[in-house]
Amino acid sequence: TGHHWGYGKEDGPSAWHRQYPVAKGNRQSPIDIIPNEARRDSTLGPIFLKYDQCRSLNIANNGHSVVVEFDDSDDRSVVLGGPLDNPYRLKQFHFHWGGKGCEGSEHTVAGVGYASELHVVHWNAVKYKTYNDAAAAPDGLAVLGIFLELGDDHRWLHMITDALYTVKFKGSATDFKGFNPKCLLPSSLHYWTYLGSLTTPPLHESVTWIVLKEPIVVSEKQLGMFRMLQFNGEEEDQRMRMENNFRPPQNLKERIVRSSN
Ligand code: B30
Ligand code: ZN
Repeated sequence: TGHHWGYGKEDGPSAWHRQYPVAKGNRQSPIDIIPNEARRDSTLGPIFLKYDQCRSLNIANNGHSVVVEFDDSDDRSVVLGGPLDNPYRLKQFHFHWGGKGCEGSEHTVAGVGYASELHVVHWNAVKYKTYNDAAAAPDGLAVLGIFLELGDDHRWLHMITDALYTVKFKGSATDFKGFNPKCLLPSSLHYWTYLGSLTTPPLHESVTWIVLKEPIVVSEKQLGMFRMLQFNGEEEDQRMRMENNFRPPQNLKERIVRSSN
């Protein structure tokens, strides 16, 4: 598809600003979260995930990540509460991960990364007509960030990893019905929140970030299965393993990170 950004030497995060000048903007993501500098805000209520009626549609390789998409034609599944003024509709979730080793998350905590990060993307269908309109508006998206750390097998992640062989190449997609992302969440929904951006081009400054403090645990074997995906399409001769698809932390600038507890 039309864009030519990526995660390589030539087309990676340090080059994105040439085509997307907002890369150097005032509310870019991800950031390094320094817990001691986050402002505890007692007015921040808990977040609620109403995913019981969610309807997953398919799983796809978009050439940057593996994405599970949902029916977002009504308010059947939403996130609400916390910093949000109204419910935001579930649209998709996807992952960012590293190569060998334990970096791979986009957000970091006191300078330390996790092996991977899950992003659950929601949009403001109360204020905007389409996802694309919302994705370009300052209060258009709410993304829930969840850290993945290495340890034992995750009980439900196999539902995703079992499907990866069907979406090995960019542009491939397959049916993926009946998956509720609630099974991928940690037990505590305590969070940090701040105003930021998409972490990939077009890097729109449209995201209310809600980053959960508690990571989920996945095994090295499970994460390794994500690295069997490829950035390239099936017909391309250059084979590029999909790994290190994360943007490093950006400047906090004038922003404050708030803490739910
Ligand atoms: S993230 O959660 O900040 N990593 C988008 C949503 C969430 C994040 C990053 C990007 C997004 O909606 N991007 C625009 C949609 N993409 C669609 C695509 O599938 O493939 C278009 C695009 O980039 O310009 Cu390639
Ligand atoms: Zn993401």
